[in-house]
Amino acid sequence: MQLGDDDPTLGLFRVLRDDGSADPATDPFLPAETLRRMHREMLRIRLLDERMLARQRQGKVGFYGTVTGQEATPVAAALAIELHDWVFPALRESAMMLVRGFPLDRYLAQVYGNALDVLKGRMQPSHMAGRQVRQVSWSSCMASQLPQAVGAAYAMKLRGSREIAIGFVGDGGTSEPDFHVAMNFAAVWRVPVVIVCQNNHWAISVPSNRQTASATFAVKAHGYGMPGLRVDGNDVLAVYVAVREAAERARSGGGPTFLEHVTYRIGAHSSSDDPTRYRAEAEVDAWRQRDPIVRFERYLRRAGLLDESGRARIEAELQDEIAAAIARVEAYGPPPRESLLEDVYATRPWHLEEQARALAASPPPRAMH
Ligand SMILES: Cc1ncc(C[n+]2csc(CCOP(=O)(O)OP(=O)(O)O)c2C)c(N)n1
Ligand SMILES: [Mg+2]
Repeated sequence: MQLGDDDPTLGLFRVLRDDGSADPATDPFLPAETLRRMHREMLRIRLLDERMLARQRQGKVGFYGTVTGQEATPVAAALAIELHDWVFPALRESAMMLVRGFPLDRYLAQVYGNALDVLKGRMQPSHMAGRQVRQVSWSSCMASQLPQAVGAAYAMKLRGSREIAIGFVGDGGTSEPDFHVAMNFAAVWRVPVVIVCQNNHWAISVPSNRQTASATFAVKAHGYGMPGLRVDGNDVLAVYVAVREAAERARSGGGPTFLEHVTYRIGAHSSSDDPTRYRAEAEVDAWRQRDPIVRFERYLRRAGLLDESGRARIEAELQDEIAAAIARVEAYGPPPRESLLEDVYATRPWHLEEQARALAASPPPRAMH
């Protein structure tokens, strides 16, 4: 990898230039099919987030967090690793599941927590997980997914498997003890893991400059003794190259890598947050100019892979796909009450049998909305 700075943890690794061209020194020269896929997947996440936030406002779902402005990381990271690798996401990487082939209906069912939800509505809404795509649920307890990622990767190493783990954390999450524990263990035991910090500049209302006194987040890699790289997180090709290289290092026995993806949370922290109370609109506008989808579209147009009518067609197809999936998922009601008592004991003990009988004899609950 060609880097502009002597210390890659202090620079900003980019592929896409402002004029829409790609730097030939860092360009991964991906096939047109992969480039189109990257664009489509980013746009799908953007449109899905808009729809689901509206559904939350309409009272149809309890909670939703958008990743608007940060779509490059989930898409490029998902494409840069292998399907047998394990994903331990933070708040904003759930959609990696979709890129890795998890069905949209089943994904949305976890937002609603309804009868189609494989988790039977037991998780906090929108804490998606998919066993078939090896993605664990993101954890509400910030950074707690990182020791899990490192532990899983340690097991992979002991087994001599070709799998690796990738774990994510926010800039705010780096202030948690679990972040430091995970980084230290990963480096000392040289486990096959990639740890990505999505520095989106805010941890709810706390700006990222209140999380660390280090020059960057990436520079922390040095302290633990692992390679680190500061990446333009709004440059989908740069993210792809960075994650790919880190994953290859992990897979070939080279140990962990720490990546800082510099990006920005354009939307609210979640459906429960109002960012106008703590940050200036001008700052958000400045980052809108660096929108990862718009930047990539500039590149695709220049490369002759996208035009106006093609863009409109893709958006229309995605809107149809999303609307149809929402309609199908909303046709399901809540999970059956009896499912409350399932999955804990192989043989149900007497007191739960008693409760199951009482439940069966009680009248059905009133509708919630
Ligand atoms: C251990 C812990 N402390 C506090 C919270 C409350 N909380 C939820 S999200 C959040 C901020 C997360 O910021 P960051 O890690 O930067 O991720 P981002 O939301 O920006 O993607 C906080 C403080 C929590 N979930 N877990
Ligand atoms: Mg953050």
